[in-house]
Amino acid sequence: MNNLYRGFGILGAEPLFEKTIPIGQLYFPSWERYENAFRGIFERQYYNNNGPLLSQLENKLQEFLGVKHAICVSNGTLGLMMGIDALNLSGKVILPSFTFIASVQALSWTGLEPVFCDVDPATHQIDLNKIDELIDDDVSAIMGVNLWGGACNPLALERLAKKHNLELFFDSAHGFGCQVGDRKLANFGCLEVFSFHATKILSATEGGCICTNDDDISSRLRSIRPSYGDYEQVDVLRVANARMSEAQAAIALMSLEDFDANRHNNEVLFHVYEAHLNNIPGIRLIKPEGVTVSNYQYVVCEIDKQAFGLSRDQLISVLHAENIIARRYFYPGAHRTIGFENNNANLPVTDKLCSTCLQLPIGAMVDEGKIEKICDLISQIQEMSDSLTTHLNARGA
Ligand code: T4K
Repeated sequence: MNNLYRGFGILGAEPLFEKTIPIGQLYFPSWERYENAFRGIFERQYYNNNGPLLSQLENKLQEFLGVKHAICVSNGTLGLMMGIDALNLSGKVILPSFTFIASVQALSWTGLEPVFCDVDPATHQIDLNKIDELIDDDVSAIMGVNLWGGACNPLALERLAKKHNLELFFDSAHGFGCQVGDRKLANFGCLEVFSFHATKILSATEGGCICTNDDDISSRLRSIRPSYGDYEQVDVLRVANARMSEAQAAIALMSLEDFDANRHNNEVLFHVYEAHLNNIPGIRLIKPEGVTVSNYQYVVCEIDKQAFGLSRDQLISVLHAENIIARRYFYPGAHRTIGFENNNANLPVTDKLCSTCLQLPIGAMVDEGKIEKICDLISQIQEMSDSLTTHLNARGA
């Protein structure tokens, strides 16, 4: 134990942190920069629909990602729904079972049936060896999900989809700025969708972006979004109001300017966690795999109750009492989505991860000192797990 034991919040001591520390990147530009950006919007009195800031953002994203089309939308979930609709899919779509519920809901909204594929226990990405057995005549596509600032081997998925004549697209909500070889995420499959939620490295407060190198898909997406700007209107089945406002675009532009600095800060912070958590029994930090560049936007750990002494949920209760709002992404698991609970019952790795995975804070809400304190606290919790278990059991936690 590095520091003297100070008592735990859950046992009545003062919390370690006065202010709550949430999970999420939550990088905010300075007030002066906001003021400047918003002054322009107010002067122009143009708030939405293909405004100048949106066009600027889309051009800059295309340049940054090296992709032909970047179509910004009001959030990642709508982006996925629109992307799937634009592909005119039918029947079933294979996707990893360890993902956020939005990946499954997007399929459900577009009338498609999810077929869940279990994930790799080491990387948490879709298990490529288990896809073949799920393919039948009703399967029309594979949705890859690039998790935790890593990648799900998109090159191998491209080969597999081609072999079986299936469409391939990606939920890259976690993957903005990540690179596989010399290719940035945004350029794999027929389209990729990013989330620009405030908890992500690129923030529009809420927002998202669909990227594609296919001109026809891009035209369909712009017609679905819809906007009435200077582009070719094509026939689509449905439209959705998923426009990104000028206010969102202004914030995303500042966030894009800050991307390199924020990514670097995340990387430094991630390595502080790595150095400290490595020595604690029963806790395994997941490193972003399959990428040459990661955005390091998540700190994901697995808790082995036997070795750590507390379960993942018990550890979360203890951390919450210290004002560290650790989360259990993903819980109860996308494969438990109502209506689809019976699609593939045998998903042992996902089931295990849903009860052992824990997210710790990284991004603007922490610095090296706070992370050292968090790791030191977790080490103390592990060392005192026996007495904490007695207390938690008495509380029924
Ligand atoms: N695919 C995948 C694989 C995803 O993970 C996601 C979303 C999507 C698709 C869909 O993308 P979006 O439609 O969201 O663009 C969060 C995020 O809302 C969500 O973006 C993310 N993934 C998911 C894994 O986590 P919540 O409900 O946990 O977030 P929320 O709003 O509770 O925020 C987290 C913490 O941050 C809370 O303690 C509150 C705090 N917070 C949040 C915001 C926005 C702040 O302190 N300030 C803030 O401004 O879902």
